[in-house]
Amino acid sequence: MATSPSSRSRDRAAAAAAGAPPRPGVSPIHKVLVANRGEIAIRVMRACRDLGIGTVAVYSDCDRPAPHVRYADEAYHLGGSPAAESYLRIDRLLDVAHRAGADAVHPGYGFLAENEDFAAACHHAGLVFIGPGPDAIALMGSKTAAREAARAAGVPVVPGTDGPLAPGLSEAEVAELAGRVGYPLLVKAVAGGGGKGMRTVAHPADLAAAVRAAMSEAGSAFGESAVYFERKLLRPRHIEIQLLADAYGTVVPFVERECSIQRRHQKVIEESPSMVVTADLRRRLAASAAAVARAVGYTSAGTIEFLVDEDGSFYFLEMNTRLQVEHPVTEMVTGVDLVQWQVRVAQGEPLTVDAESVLRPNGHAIECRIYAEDADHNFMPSPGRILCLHAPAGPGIRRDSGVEAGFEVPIFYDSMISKLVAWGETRQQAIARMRRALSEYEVRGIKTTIPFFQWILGTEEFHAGAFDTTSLDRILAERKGQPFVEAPHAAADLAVVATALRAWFRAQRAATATVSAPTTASPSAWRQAARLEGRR
Ligand code: MV4
Repeated sequence: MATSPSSRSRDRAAAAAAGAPPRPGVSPIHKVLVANRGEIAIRVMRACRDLGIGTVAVYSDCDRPAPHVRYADEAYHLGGSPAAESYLRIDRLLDVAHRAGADAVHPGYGFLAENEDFAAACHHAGLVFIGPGPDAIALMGSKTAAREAARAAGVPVVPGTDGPLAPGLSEAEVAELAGRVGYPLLVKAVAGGGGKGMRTVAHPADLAAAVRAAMSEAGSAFGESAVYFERKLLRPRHIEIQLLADAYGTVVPFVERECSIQRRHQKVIEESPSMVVTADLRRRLAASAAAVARAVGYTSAGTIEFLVDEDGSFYFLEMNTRLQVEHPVTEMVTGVDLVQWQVRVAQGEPLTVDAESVLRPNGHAIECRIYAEDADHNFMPSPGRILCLHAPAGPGIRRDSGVEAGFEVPIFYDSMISKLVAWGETRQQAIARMRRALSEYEVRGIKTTIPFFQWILGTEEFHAGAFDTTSLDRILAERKGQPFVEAPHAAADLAVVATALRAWFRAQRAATATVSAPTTASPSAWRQAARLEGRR
C-alpha cells in the first residue's frame, strides 16, 4: 500500500532522484478513493485528473452502471443499494482503499463527509482524509460547542442558551430559561443542523410540548436528544462564507454565497455575490468566518453559515466541515478550483490563493439544483430510467451531473441529478443565461424540477432579489398547486423524428442485406418507427 510513512519517504526519494526538489511538508498523493457517488464523485475525480492523480470509484448494487464508476480509473463494488450497506460502510471503504493502493480518501458531501469516526479511521489506516481533522468535525457537529467557539472568537451568535438544556430541569426552570432568551424562540437539536429536530415556540404555553417533540425527533434522528434555545429571527437571509485553510495556519475566506431560496430546509438556488451584501459587510462576514476557522485550527475547505437580518446585523449559525453542493458558484466568480485546493492542502502544500482577489467577485453566478422530482405533486421523488438527455451548454454555462441517458435514477439516495450553474458579467446576464440553459435542457423518462426553475427565475421576487429564507414557501403556497408547465421543445420533436429515421434506415439496411427491400418509405413505416422509438 502506498500509504505508509516509509512509502511516502520512498516517494520523496524518487522525486528527488527524478530531479524535482523536495518540498517541505509535502507528501504527494498518488491515488484518491472517492467515497461517494453521482455528480460530486465525478467533480472530485475531475480535480484529481487535473492534478495527475489516480482515481478509485466505489459503487453499490444499483450504481454498477453509474457514470461516476466509468469516469474513474478503477472501480470497486461495496455492497447492497441501501447506503447503510455500501456508501456508509467504513470497513469496506478502508478495505477497498487498501486493495486499490489508494493513499487518500475524499468523502464528497453527505454520506460520511462529516463523520469524525471515518476521518479518524482513515488516519489510523495511514490514509490522508481530504477534509478537516476529526476534532474540528466533532466540535462543529455540536451546535452548542460551535456557538461557543464562535462567541469566544468574538463573532456574534443569535441570543440563546449558553449550552444544551441540562437534563432533569423542571418545567419551571426550562420556562425561566426560555423567558430570558425571549419569544418567539427556536428549540434546536444540539446534534442537528438542516432543520431536523427544530421547533418554533411563539407562546410560553407551547414551550413544554415543543421541547418534548424536538428532543424526541433529535433522539431518533441523531441518537442524541439534547436541545437548546435560540431567539428566532423573523425574516433572516442565509448567507455563507466559503473558506480554505492549509496546514500552516493560513485561512482564506471567499466572497459570500446567498442561499436564502430554500424549500423545507433544502437549498434550491444559490448565488454569488448576494444582492444585499455591501463591500463593508462582506469584509466583516469574511473576517468573522476566518476567525472561527482559526479558533478551531481548521484545515481544508469549509463554510461558515450566517443569518443576516434586515438591518444588516449578522449572526453565526453553524459551520459545515465539508465541501458543499453549491461550491461551484464560488468557483465561477473567483476562478479558484476549490476541490483541487482541498487535495493540495491535504498533501501539505501551502495555500497561495490571493486573499484580496477571492473577496472581489468577478461577475455573478447562480446555481439551480435539478432534482428527479415532480414539482406538481409536492416534489415527490421521480426515480426511473432516463430515456433521453440533452444537456445545455454555451457561454457561461456549467453543468455538474451524475447521470446520463440510459441510467436509472435510483430510489435509494438523494434525487439531485445535476447542478446547473450560470455565470454572467452581471446578475441579469447570469439569469438570462440560466433561463436559456433551462430551455435547452431536456430530460425524458423521469420528471425533473426544470419547469419549477423556469417559473422561479421568472418571478418578480427573484429578479428584485427581494427574498429571505421564508419567501419560497410563501410564494409556493400562494400558487395553490398551479402546474409548472414545461417549455415546448421543438428540439424534442426533432429528436424523435431523427431517432425514428435512423431506426428506419437501419431496418432498411438490414432488410436489404437479407431479402429484397422496399425502395420507398411508406408513411405508415415512418409512423411505426416513431411509435416504437417513443415507447422505449
Ligand atoms: C434560525 C432561523 C431563525 N432564527 N435560527 C434552519 C435550518 C438550520 N440550519 C437553522 N435554520 C434556521 N435557524 C434562528 N435563531 C431560521 C432558520 C431557517 C432557515 C435558515 C436558513 C435557511 C432556510 C431556513 C428556513 C427556515 C428557517
